Amino acid sequence: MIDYVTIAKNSGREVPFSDRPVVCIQGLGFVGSAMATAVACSKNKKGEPIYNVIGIEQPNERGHQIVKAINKGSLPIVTNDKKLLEAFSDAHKTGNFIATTDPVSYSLASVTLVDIHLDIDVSQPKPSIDFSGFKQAICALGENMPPGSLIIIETTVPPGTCEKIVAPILREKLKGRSLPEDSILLAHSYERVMPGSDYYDSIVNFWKVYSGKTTKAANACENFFDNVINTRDFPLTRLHSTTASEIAKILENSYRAVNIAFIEEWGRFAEEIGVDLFEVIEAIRVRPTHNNIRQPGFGVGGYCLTKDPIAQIISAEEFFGLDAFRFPFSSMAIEVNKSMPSVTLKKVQILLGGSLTGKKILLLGISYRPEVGDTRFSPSEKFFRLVRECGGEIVSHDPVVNFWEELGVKVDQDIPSPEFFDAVILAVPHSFYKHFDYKGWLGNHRPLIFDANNVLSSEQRRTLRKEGVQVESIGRGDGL
Ligand code: SAJ
Repeated sequence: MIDYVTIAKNSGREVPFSDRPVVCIQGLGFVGSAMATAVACSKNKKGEPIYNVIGIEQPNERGHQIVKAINKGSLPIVTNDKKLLEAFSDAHKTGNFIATTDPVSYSLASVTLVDIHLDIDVSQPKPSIDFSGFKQAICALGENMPPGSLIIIETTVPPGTCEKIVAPILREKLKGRSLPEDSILLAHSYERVMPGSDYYDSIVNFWKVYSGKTTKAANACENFFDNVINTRDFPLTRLHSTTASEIAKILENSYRAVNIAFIEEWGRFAEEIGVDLFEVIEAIRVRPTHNNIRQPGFGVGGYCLTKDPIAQIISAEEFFGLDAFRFPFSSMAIEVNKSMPSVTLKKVQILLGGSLTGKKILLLGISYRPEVGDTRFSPSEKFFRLVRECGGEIVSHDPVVNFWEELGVKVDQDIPSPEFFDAVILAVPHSFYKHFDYKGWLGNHRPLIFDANNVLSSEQRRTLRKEGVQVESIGRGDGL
């Protein structure tokens, strides 16, 4: 009979015996690693850990690297969130958070959180999803998890996935084990994890939405999160179906993507007619009913907003046979957001005399958002490739990212001298760039400084102009 200590030992970890209930986390990426840490750090009224946590990754090179890192006591994600780092180190010291690639661990699980990725292929005019990896993962749960245990799907999935894909797989696997349907409980509760300076708080001190396929599943899900999240200050919200909960996630991110895309045309207009749109937006945000108006930027990256807003198109057609629902607003928002890096490119091209051929560009910032080492779908990648296509040379820097996965290149951690550059693009509002001494760094070199993401303060722009530096910005008319 396998147990927690044996699984740890098989993964090279010596941990003390304890008979705490086991929670498995399927997938140890940006979400899964942080969720696993939060679950491992949840305490009972006596201040003792409630769960033993087993993080499970795929048995491939990346999975083995993640498992090794966690069992050696290092978080496999880049973060400067002290709360998350401390929580992880506490869990490692306690010995109630281990990682493995062995799916037999699911046989110990009282609860399994599913935090694996589900990619949407947006490269074709018709978006599509390959569910095979996701289905395989669910099969492993149906084959191994004990009766009475609970699965909580946190992965962002097209509305209807729990009902149309997960539940039928579980039903079939349980039948194969001569167990009745619903003897493994199924719930959905999408993640609202936000990597960055409030990473850990975005889990333990933040609201969560959930639902269960059955009332029993919903109750079990509620009891679990009551142990893990500060639900006294951040109450849970139960919806009537897993499809409603799946819609909530997709709608949240579609709303945000459309909200960002909406502002794009206003950014162009303001630039043309000599207005600083950021001061306009600040004035509008004063109104509580309008304080979430977004601002123009370098582009929309990340794993969420670049794909979530089209997931409902897939489910409308594939799950509900409704091909009339094309969701034009959300689809157009994705296209507008994708086009933003070329707006910066065109502006810089004009400012450098109409052509980038032979020009040298320094790109400051390659992650998709500040203080996060995540380059997935980063606008900087698109910009980098466009500069090269236009015959320019480009060098990149980022204080948080030291290897650019998508391009397979190391990223210099020291900012290069400005000496040979025609333009410097401020692409990501990392705090390092917001507080950087540009005047000292530039010396007597005068490349164009193009602020593509509201990185510089008006004071910094004023100081640089006084030194004879040309500073222009996305969202601001010339010289503003
Ligand atoms: N961006 C703009 N203008 C804006 C805001 C963002 O151009 O006004 C760009 C950013 O530069 C970035 C991209 O959009 O490239 C996405 O930024 P984001 O702040 O929306 O961050 P995400 O993509 O990580 O979104 C996540 C979402 N959280 C989850 O899915 C759990 C989203 O729901 C949150 O609202 C967002 O974090 C957040 O507020 O941090």
